[in-house]
Amino acid sequence: PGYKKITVVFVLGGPGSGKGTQCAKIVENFGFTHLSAGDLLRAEIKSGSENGSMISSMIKEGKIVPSEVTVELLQKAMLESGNDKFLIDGFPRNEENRATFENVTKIEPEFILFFNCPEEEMEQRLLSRNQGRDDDNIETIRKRFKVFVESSIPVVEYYDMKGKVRKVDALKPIDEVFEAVKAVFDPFHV
Ligand code: UP5
Ligand code: MG
Repeated sequence: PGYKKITVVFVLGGPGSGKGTQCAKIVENFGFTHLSAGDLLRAEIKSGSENGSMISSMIKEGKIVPSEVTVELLQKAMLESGNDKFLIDGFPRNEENRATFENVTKIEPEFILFFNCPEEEMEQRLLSRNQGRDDDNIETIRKRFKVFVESSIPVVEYYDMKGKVRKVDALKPIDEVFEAVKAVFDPFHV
């Protein structure tokens, strides 16, 4: 009693599908807090934490960081935000991520927003992003695509079986993608 319900939406899609771009627009319109698991891991590297060098080498290889590290960062960020509505971007990336988050937080996602985009388009976007990310080189990009197909798509399929996936065509221009996203979030208008 007295606990406010926490709303979590997992935002998934391949590397460069536009998760971060669309999350920024959702935040402006629907009052969610945006938590990018990748951004939290990159901040952890910068902070000089004990785990920093391990995280850094995993990101350079496109590998998935151990769940307990990521889940702890997400939990901490959720608590610190003071909000009760979260977009969790780029997580869970494999079955172990999903199970660990559920077991530790006891939170079931409201739905999964999934950005569907062809690899050729994602590759072009990542190669022209120029934000100095260590993983935006063609070698690492190919590894990220492989991990996405082998480990992350099964998570999307798991939630699809539960009727929780809202799939959006991410190949369109940013504003057109957002029109489709808005339709998914309309029940959450504040
Ligand atoms: N762009 C965006 N939308 C566009 C559109 N509709 N049309 C044309 N251009 C568009 O967009 C990418 C680029 O495309 C930008 O230049 C943008 O302007 C343009 P962005 O919104 O950044 O796409 P996003 O899907 O967020 O791409 P990102 O590279 O962040 O996705 P990843 O999933 O690869 O990266 P993330 O940061 O989530 O993870 C990085 C690594 O961290 C992982 O590979 C893994 O090693 C590690 N990680 C974990 O281990 N565990 C986790 O839980 C999370 C990450
Ligand atoms: Mg991103």
